[in-house]
Amino acid sequence: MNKEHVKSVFEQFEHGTTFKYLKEFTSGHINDTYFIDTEEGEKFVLQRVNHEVFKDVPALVANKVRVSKHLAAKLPELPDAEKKRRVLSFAPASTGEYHLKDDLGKFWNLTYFIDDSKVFDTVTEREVAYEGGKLFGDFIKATDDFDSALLTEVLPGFHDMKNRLGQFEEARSQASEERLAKAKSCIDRVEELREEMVILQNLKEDGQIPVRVTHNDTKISNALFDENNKGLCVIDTDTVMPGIVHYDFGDAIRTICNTAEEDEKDLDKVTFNVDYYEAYLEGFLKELHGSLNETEIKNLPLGAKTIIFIMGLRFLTDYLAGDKYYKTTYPEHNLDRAKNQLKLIESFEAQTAAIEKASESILSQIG
Ligand code: GN1
Ligand code: MG
Repeated sequence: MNKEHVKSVFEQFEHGTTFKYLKEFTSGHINDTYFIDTEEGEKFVLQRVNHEVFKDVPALVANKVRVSKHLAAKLPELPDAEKKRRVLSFAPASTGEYHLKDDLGKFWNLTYFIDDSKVFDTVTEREVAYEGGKLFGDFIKATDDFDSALLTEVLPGFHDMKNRLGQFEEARSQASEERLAKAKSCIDRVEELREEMVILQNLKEDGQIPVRVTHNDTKISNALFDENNKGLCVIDTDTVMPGIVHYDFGDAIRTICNTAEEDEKDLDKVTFNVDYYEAYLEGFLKELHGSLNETEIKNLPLGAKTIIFIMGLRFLTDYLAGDKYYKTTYPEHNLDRAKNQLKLIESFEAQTAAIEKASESILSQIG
């Protein structure tokens, strides 16, 4: 997007600073995100929310702001500067609202950038997995007393497996012969796994797994760490919605335990790291153990498998539909992402016994 336009959007927010420089962050799959530096040294993240995907951007921004205020109120003892490193803080637009609709009809919001922090796209140290577990576990714990019904479901059916399988069927019925042929092995895997992959949803619908506030995009790159690799802040709260604990557990495991990035084409590099699984589980349960019921705890491994699957399914569906949803940088990008996630499941399955053993060992230490 035109830099002058982005600058003019920034100037329509209340931050009391003067624009100096901007650059785009290109890692997001849906929205456009810009880093902004100012003459005063304060830094910001300006985000354009894709309103083709998110139909109600004001509600999305309101969700994020509400959850941030709730989290910040949990840290009364921290000085403001430190609080702003642990919880996202938003600057209002000159209208007084936290979202801004520009003259092109596009929607924006502005947060303060958290300086001196690190992001991991893949994990290479056990400690990062453990700290990630603590950070995301704390997010669920700290929102335990927030009524999830107050949040707008900005993407209805986001992690609803039956919905996603329906979208897959639809895309498959419309797909070109060429795409169907290229995706055949992935489609066959979906068929093999689909029955098991709705178990958690059924437990949710039966009321055996409670609905909580969940982040819904807990890939490890949505966690900030400090210089000592201690978890600092959970970012990208666009999809904070009512959900079940397994969504957040699973999405973090999907990225932390993958020895490669989610679009790595060389599938030999894609394996599931059980050691990091154990470390993440330990950190996560240290924060959360007393808050979860037995069914939730017992099904955490299935949560990991289910979320890896749903992501593979969504990438595959988008490939079959002609790459309409996710940003892609080459023709078979979505297919490669789908193959990658399904390979991760294969590696997960091959190590089921070790994963169960790791879970038992952590539970016996914490429980
Ligand atoms: C999308 O745009 P980004 O990277 O924050 C997607 C997530 C997927 C993720 C895969 C709204 O998130 O569900 O897990 O890509 N977000 C939406 O990396 O669909
Ligand atoms: Mg996101």
